[in-house]
Amino acid sequence: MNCPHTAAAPADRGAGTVVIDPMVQDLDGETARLRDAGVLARIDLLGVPAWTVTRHAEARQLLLDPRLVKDIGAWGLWQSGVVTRAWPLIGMIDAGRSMFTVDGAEHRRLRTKTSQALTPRRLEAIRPEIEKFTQELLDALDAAQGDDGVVDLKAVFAQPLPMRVVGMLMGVDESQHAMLTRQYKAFFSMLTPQDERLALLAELDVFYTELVREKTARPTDDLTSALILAEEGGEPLTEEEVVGNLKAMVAAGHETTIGLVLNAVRALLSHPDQLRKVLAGEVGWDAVIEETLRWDTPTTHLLMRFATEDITVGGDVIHKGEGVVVSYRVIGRDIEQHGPDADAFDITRPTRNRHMTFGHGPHICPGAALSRVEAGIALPALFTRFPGLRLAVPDEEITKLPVMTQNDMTAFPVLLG
Ligand code: STR
Repeated sequence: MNCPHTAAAPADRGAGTVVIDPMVQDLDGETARLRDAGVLARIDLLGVPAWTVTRHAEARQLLLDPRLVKDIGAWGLWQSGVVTRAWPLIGMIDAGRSMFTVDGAEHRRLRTKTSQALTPRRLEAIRPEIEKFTQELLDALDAAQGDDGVVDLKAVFAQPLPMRVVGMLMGVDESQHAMLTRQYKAFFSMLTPQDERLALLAELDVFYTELVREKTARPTDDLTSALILAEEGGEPLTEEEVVGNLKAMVAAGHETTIGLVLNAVRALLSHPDQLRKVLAGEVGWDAVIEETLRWDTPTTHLLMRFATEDITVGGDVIHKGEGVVVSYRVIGRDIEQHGPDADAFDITRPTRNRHMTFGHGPHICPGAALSRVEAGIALPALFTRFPGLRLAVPDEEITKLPVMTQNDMTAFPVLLG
């Protein structure tokens, strides 16, 4: 049997292993290197080898393949003890039982209520609240300007907005939002020592478990309460499953939408001709949102799935037990899918809706519609209130956080006009 971590890269590929740099600043460089490394690229994640899929068509194929599973127990490097909880990325995979980590019929059981709660139709009901949060945070932006007029659009606007929205949905009190923001920042940062990361994950588990117990005793009209209650004639989720879903929702709901909003603002400010078209009503905000999702994906790399059998893709074989990452930012730049100018930001591009940024198949992002509603409210509101919005520093000075899987910046200093 093939031992996964000693299996050599196929001899005829030659491209070698791409080492994913936890401190990466040049994300476009990383994206281009991975695209050049082939349909399936060998990557190194802090010493741990894995495959990543870099093309739209093959990612689609793999994401529909039931032989690829989320269960960490299927990972050869985990079975053999090479990968342990000491690995800094383990929290991205070994995240407890939830819709994020389970497949098949059990996955449907864990996910149904959440996806039903987040349909475009159901979301119409919370639109007024999202609009209200947005207006409040725009006031906060105005008030937060320093003497030099500079304000951090991330800290004051793009970060709190999704946290408030997901907090309202899941029933997490506003008094906890600052704590959660701080904990997730430390969780995702590669500068956080691993013992601290494990400690904060344990603290979060305690926090979420208490919340679930409280909602069990006194159910309200939020999604957490709905997850606790049994479906008519069905089996209720266990406490562990509700906790797992709750933490997946809060982590995903808050981290990714920050990236969507900020990356869209950044793309527009660095493409003023396109911003003009949007402000003149010639191109819709939906086009901005979809093209941003394609061109500068909030999730850079999605960890991880494991092969339960050998799987052949694009001439390579993923052996049983090997891990597969999906590199969404590279997939968005696929020339086969988006044409030779795939690296250009173009809100009028015909393929702008044909991206795979929310994934594909059974695990496709259940929050996709929610993030589109949030960005669809936040972006026009921001530019309507502050039509002269501009970056306070040259674009090259915007720094990326030391985070391997998310496309997130340290701060986004702007002048409101
Ligand atoms: C963070 C830690 C945790 O407690 C639970 C989860 C499960 C959902 C994960 C989340 C993680 C990390 C960010 C993810 C999210 C699902 C969507 C989001 C991967 C591991 C994306 O970036 C797409």
